[in-house]
Amino acid sequence: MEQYLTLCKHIQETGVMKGDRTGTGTKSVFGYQMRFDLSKGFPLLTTKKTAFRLVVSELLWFLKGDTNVKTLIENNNHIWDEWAFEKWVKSESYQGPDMTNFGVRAAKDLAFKAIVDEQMEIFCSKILADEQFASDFGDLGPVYGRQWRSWPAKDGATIDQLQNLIEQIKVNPNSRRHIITAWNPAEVDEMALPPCHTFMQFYVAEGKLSCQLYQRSADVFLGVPFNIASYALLTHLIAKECHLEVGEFVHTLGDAHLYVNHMDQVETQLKRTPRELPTLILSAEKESIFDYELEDIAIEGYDPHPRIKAPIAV
Ligand code: THF
Repeated sequence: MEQYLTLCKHIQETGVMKGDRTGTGTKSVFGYQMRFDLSKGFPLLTTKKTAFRLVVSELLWFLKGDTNVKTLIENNNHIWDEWAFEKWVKSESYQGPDMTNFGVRAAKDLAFKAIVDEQMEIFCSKILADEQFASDFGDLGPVYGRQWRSWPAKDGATIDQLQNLIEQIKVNPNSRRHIITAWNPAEVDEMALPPCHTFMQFYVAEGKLSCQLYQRSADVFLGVPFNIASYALLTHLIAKECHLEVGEFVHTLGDAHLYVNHMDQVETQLKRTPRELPTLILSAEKESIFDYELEDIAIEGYDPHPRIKAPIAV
């Protein structure tokens, strides 16, 4: 995982200051690539504790074609709350204190952050308790799960890109068309957040399955450790179903940025020495990638440095 630290240093040293959609400010580079040999251990960051259970519940949510945060919240996964919350506070149904630009304001003002946290808690309880509310405000629009499993095609048909991909890997491993795209130009405007990990390609050679991801926008401190683990896990799951070994995960980044309010955290992390990578353990009974539940996926031998907290940009 030295490669991840090298990326952080590269952005610190050569990145340019750039404004962004969230109003937070970033230091950014354009175009970068990392390669992880998945046979040498599972690439979960060791220089900061990274919540693997959140990676797993998010990936299972994508795999099931789900786009509603209700399922995530039921699993105590709150990484997508802000984007559903934003929809609610902009709607007629919301009656609480003014939440305009809540993300940027909360990052600068602790008293306001407490108010946001309180409203966020109310939001999550309503999602869990009220089906109508969950269906009105929990849905993020046609995001990853929808595009991966039921991309809208002509005449009301849908395309299950993931199912097709797995079939093709099995019957035609040499194909150069093992592709899934989450970037659907016709639907980007309806998504709470257009996909950051936009396009993936798989590759089979010498009995090993590799995956390359093109990520258009990469929040290097908070998001990228999750993204690496998530795609490494997806590669393992597909490899297992297709009776292949794992090869490499190639991570290609577009706008790779460090938010200006993550710089101290990055410094802390750069002082730490990476440790041995953990091992992924998959339940032997599960064959199809679509049958996994949380308890079927675990890691062993994970001994990271402590967590480093940082605010998420919304
Ligand atoms: N938006 C931004 N600004 N960055 C992202 O990385 C990002 N994502 C997803 C959607 N929008 C994004 C959400 N992924 C965390 C991690 C991944 C996320 C969102 C949030 C996060 O806060 N992680 C904390 C732990 C959280 C917890 O324990 O509950 C951490 O310390 O790692 C990129 O796909």
